This record gives sequence, structure tokens and C-alpha cells, in this order.
Amino acid sequence: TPSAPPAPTHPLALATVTAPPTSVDGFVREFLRELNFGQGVSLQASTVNDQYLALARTVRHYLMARWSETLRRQRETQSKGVAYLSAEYLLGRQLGNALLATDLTEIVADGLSQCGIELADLRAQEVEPGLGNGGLGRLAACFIDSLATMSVPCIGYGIRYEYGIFRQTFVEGRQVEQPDSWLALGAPWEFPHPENARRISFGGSVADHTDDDGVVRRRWTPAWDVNALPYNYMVPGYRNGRVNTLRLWRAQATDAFDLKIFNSGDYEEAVRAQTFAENISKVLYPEDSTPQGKELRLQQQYFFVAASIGDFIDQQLPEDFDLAQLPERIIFQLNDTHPVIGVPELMRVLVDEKRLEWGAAWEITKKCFAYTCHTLLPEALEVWSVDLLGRLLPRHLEIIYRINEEFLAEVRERFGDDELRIRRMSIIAEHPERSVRMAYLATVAGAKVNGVAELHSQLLRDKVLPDFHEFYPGKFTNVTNGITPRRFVRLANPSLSELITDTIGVGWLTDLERLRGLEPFAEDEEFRARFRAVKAGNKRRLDAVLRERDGVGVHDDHLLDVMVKRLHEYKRQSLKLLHIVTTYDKIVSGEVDVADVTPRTVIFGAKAAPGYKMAKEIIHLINAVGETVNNDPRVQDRLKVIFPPNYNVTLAEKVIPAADLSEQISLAGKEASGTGNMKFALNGALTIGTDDGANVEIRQLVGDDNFFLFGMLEPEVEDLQTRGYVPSSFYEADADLRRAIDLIASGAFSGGDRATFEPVVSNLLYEDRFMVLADYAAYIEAQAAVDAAYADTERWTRAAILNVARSGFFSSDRSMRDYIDRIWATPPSF
Ligand code: NTF
Repeated sequence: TPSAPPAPTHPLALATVTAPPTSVDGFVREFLRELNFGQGVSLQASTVNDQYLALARTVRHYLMARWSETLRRQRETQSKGVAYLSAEYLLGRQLGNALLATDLTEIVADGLSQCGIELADLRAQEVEPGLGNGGLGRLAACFIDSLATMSVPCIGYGIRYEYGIFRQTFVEGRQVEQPDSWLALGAPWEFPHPENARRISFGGSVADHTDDDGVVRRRWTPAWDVNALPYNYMVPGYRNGRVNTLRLWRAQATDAFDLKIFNSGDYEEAVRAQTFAENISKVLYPEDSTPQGKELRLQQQYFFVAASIGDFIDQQLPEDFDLAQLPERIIFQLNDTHPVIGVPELMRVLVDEKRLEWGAAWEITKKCFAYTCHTLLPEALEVWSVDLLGRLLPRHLEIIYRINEEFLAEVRERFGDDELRIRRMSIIAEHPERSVRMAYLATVAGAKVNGVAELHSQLLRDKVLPDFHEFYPGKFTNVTNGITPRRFVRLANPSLSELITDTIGVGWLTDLERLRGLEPFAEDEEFRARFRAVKAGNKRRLDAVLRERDGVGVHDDHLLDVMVKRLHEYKRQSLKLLHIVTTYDKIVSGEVDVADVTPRTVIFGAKAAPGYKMAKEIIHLINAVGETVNNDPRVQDRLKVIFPPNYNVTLAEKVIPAADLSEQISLAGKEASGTGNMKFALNGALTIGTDDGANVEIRQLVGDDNFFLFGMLEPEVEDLQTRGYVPSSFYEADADLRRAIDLIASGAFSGGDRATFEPVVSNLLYEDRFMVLADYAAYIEAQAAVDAAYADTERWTRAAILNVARSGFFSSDRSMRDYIDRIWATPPSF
């Protein structure tokens, strides 16, 4: 074989990439160069978008040296890393985080102001990549931030959706979805690498084939394929010189595909085929926690997982790598069931392509995957019909059947011919149609299975996968979720961050347990005053943001009561709504003197899946109640309901630091963890919440006195379910509840029209799957306790400070340490 040509060289070329000088002048020079030669405009003629794009690329230059050094060392050391497989990454804006990581904020602000530009205006220009629905996608973003900050090798793999989560607007109070064209004004953070495209195949058939080594193997002859183009994004660690990689795949039609059709002269058909292929990465499915089982979604899942596994094996490993060592080099973490098709894919690669024996391949595969479950709702556990899976991925279906056969043989060996058990545990379900249970496949293949909060992990073992827990007791573990304090404290709440650093010094941002040092200051009157000033400042900041954005403001002397999360019946936005209606009803009926009502502003933020009718009705009702309450002079502005449309990470960063009260009111046993709950506590809001998800751990840590607990416990929910839940009996027994529901039913919020909200009312009265009415009385009582506590300003501030001081556990750095210790065994690298 001819030897490779020598690498290009030149006396002026430096051996490694170097960063521009870290000085105001150095920055300005680099920025102007990007403006002139990257954007092709003079400073004088540049638009805000030109300036933003040039700034983003300039900041990239400062990260580039760290990135190439990280990649070089990883190639050299080949140390074990994580491949995080996730269909969603809800990243939020990149600029602020990149500036924070490189410690360039001041230099950049100075340099820009010398050019007559405000950094804040350029920040505001960035459109956040909304490549996720809610908690699951945001968790992935927090985790990759923490891994980079902790110097752990990680590649995040996912999909570069052309359209992320829809932009929500309201028309007459109803949700209307608009496409999120986040790429329209330019994508300065991404690095396309078309030369590393991979071909991903679908469909066709499988048959026996005698290979050149004389061995008969199964051979898949696919019917069609697409190209997967990688786009790389930097994931900078916080001031540690490390930059990990996020690699998102975009679908593109393959040439061969086009050519064949072009040769036949059918131009229109060729273009249609191209559109068909590129649909795969066109749009994020907007369902949160409720998969729809659509064919295109399975295509998306296989597309990104096959591209990622192939990329890892072919591009990240040395050429002579012994695949038996794969588990020493990588762990593929499955973010819920969305990437689970990766299990049969790795088997296919090892057996069909790399020609390993089935048994050897299975030994490797079992050690290379771990599975995180993020839900308890049975309807959220993904299942694919055998018919669909077999049509789209015939070889993978065969592999799944064989995995199942061998697994069930092991079960039989342990438990005998317990047919009921076999049927319960089979990866293949027979009813209502024959289908593949992806959570079971992940559990059988995964080295570890974890839930996302203590309660969730326990319910996962006891209720969702009890047979599997009995069969593999050591496999199950918990890792409680966390959030990155870089984005959600330091960037979102600069004034609190400054107060913290003033009080306990630096270091807490990467060692969040140090916040404990704030505890004694809860007793310090002067500190409490400063803490309150921070909160008040954040309320004014939010007021300005909302006035500019939506033309509504928040009073800074109101208790700011916030419920922001996806709209889902199990999260119970309607319970919050019933509290508002009850307060309103008591004011207008004269039962309470309006002067005695604690002034409150309630903020909702929530997107409903476009096809989720009841969720959309609830959105309409929230807006209608807000309209009525806000404009009723009898309320005298003491109760306000605002619902800014299009809640996203950018808005969260403004809302959460301003909040006094955090609403975490899901029916016990339904919210796997929640992560918003953690963000609020860390920013000094008190929680009103049920004994659910990570609320349980928040309450244990912050203390009962600093948390408003209410509602049934999970076993009580189960019990009521078994006894037979009759929501109308709660309606009949509780006069306040009756009045609130009757008021809605009467048309008071719909111009007298009783039909408008009839579906919501009858759903509550006759179905109420998530027992809103059963928890109503307890919730109203807990809200009264909130009012009483808020009246004592010093007591409230003390409790808020203790929430901050005791929430260090919820750093995603701690979550990552737990994953490393319990699941990954990937020590920090360099
Ligand atoms: C969500 N799950 C859960 O509903 C949240 O409680 C949890 O905080 C996040 O995951 C992150 O773990 C899902 O979105 C899904 F898809 F799994 F249902």
C-alpha cells in the first residue's frame, strides 16, 4: 500500500490552534475582522444580526484552541467516555454561556461599547435552539455542561432538527403554533462536517448469504437510504480549558437515490424523493411524555442512533481497535427509550459487519448500554408495532426476536414454565397488537437501569418493572436529576451570584454544596435585606422583560407565584386554576374583604402538544380566567394572572430568579422527577408541592418549615384508585370547590357562554384522571399557609435563604458524579 502523503506544513503555520489575545484590543480586532470578512460589512453598515453573528464567531475563536486540544488528547489517551444518546437537547442561548466559560464577558462588553454596541442587545438577538420539549431535553443539556466542566470525556449525540419546538402564540386565548425557524438568521455555533456523512439504510429484506469466508450469515438488503450529516457544537467546560462535543445529525438525500431517478428522467420524482429523505430531521415531535408511535419518529430514532454508533466505532476509535474492549472505552447512555433501537443496531454492526460471534457480540453490547427511564405514565412507555418495525428495520426485528428468545430461555431456567411471567416479561407484547416494548429491551440489554429521583426509582422497581427487578436485582439504581448552576444561577441570576460570592467566596459554582455556608446568614438581618433586594431587582428585571415582550408587567410588591412547565393533565395546571377561581370568587362575592387578600401575581408558562385537546382547552381557560380577573375592578389589582406565550429556556432564565413561590403540584406518583422545582429552590423560591418526584428530596433537604407540602401520598392515590375514585363526590362535599367549578360552568369566564369550557368542567367532574378534585381542599389550605407565611417578611426571607443554602445537592455536577460512580465508571480525564 502506498504510504500516506506527508501532512501539509508551512513556517507560518503554528503547531496547534491558538486563541486570540485576551485583551479588549485583541478582542476588538478579532470582532472587526469577523464583521468585515465573515459578514462582509463595515462596522458602520452592520445590522444587529451582523454584529451578533460576528460576535458569536469571535467567541468561538477563543474556544477553538481548547476544543482542538481536547480532541487531540482524547485521540491520544483513548480514555473511557460517555456517548449520551438523546433525541432532544434543549440548549438555551449559547452566547452568554460561552462568554462565561471563557471569562470574556467584561472584555467583550468593553470592546463592544468602544464600538458603540451594547452586549445585551447582541445577546437578545440570539434565537435559542429549541431542540427539545421540556425536562428530558433540558436535562441532557445540563448533563453535557456538567461533564465538560468536570473534565469527563463525553460526546452528546442527537438530531439537528430544522424546526425545534413550535413557537406558541395565543389568538383569543387559544394556542396557535408557529414553526420555529431557529436557523433562519444564521447558525454561528455549528460546524458542519459533510465529509463525515454516514449512510443510513431502511426497509428491504433479509436473507441467508454465504460470505467470502464461507460462513453463512444473514444479509440485509435495504430498500432506501439517507445521508446523515454531522454538525458539531462546542460544549465548553466552565473555565477549565475543556471543550466537549455535541454532534447533531441532519438528514440529506443520497446521490445514488437521486441519480437513479434522474436517469429515468423524472425530475419531479427526484425532488420529491429528496424531500422525503430530508423530512427525517425536519421537525421535533412536539409531544412531551406521550409518544405518538409515528413511523417518521422511528425513522428519526434509528437515523440518529445508527449514525452515532457508526460514527463512534469508525471515527473515534483507532483503526486497529479490538472491539472486545469496547466496554472499556465507551458507555452509550440511553436517554429514555427513544434511542433503544441502538441495542439491535450495535448487535447488527458487530455480528453482520464486524463478523463477531453472536455470543461475543452480546457480551459486549450488554456492557455498552445503560438506560435511564424518565416516566411512570404507562402511555409514555414506547412500544413499536412489529409490523412497522419489521417493515422499516427487518434485520433489527430479527435481532430483537433472538435477544428475546434467549432472554426468555433464561427466565424459564430460573422460574420454570411460568407462562404468565413469561408473557409479562417478553420484550414482544402480543396485545392489543404484536409489538416491541422498548423499555423492556433496554432493561434486558442495559448494564444498569436508573430512575431520575428516589421515589421514581422505587416505583420503577416496584410498579413498572417488578419482574425485571426480581430477575436482575443489581441492575436497578437511582440517580436524582440535577441542573447546571452555571446557567440557572450564575447566568440567570447575576445579582444573587454576586451576593453569594460576597458572602462565602468563590468556588461554589463548581462545588455547589458550599452553598451550605449561607445557612448562618439566614439569621443575619442585613443579609436578609440584601437577599430581598436581589429578589426585588429580579422582579423589576422580569417586569421590564414582560412589558417589552408582551405588554404586561408584574408588580414588585406582589407575591410572585409561578407555574412553568409543559401543559399536561398530570401536572395539574387546572388545580392552580381552581385556586385562582376560588380566590376571585371570594372577592367578588364579598366573602373576603379584598383588602385582606395577599396581593399575588400568578405566572403560567406552558406549551400544549398540538394534538392534545384537553391541554389546549386548559390553556384557553387560563387565559380566559386571566382576562376576567385582571379586568375586574372589584379585584383592585390584588390578583393578577399572566400567561406569557412561548415559555422557553430564555424566558425561564428571567422568570425563575424573580419567583417567590414555585408550583410543583403533580399527582403523587406521576412526575418522575421535575427539574424546574430544583431551579426555583436554588433561586430562593419556596415550593408548594405534593410528595412527588424530586419534591420529596427537596423537602427533606430544605426542611418541612421551608416547604408547603399538601395532598395525597402515592400509596393514598393508589388506594383511592382501587376503592374507586368518584370526583363528583368531592364536588358535592366541598362548597368552595362547587362554587369554583360552577363559576367556570356558568360562563363567567366566557362571556356567559356555558358551552366553551364544558369539556374542562365535565372532565373534572366525571373523569379527573389525576384527582384534581381530591387534592383541592388540601391545596387551598396550603395556599392559605403560604399567605400567612408571606405576611411575615423576615420569616419568609429566612426560609428562602435556607432553600438556596440547602439545594446544592441538585447541581447536575452531583448527578454526573452519581452516574460515574454507579453506572459509567468514567473518571475525569484531563
Ligand atoms: C420527564 N420525562 C419527566 O416527566 C420529568 O419529571 C423529569 O424531570 C424529566 O423527564 C427529566 O428526567 C419525559 O419527558 C418522558 F419523555 F420521559 F416522559
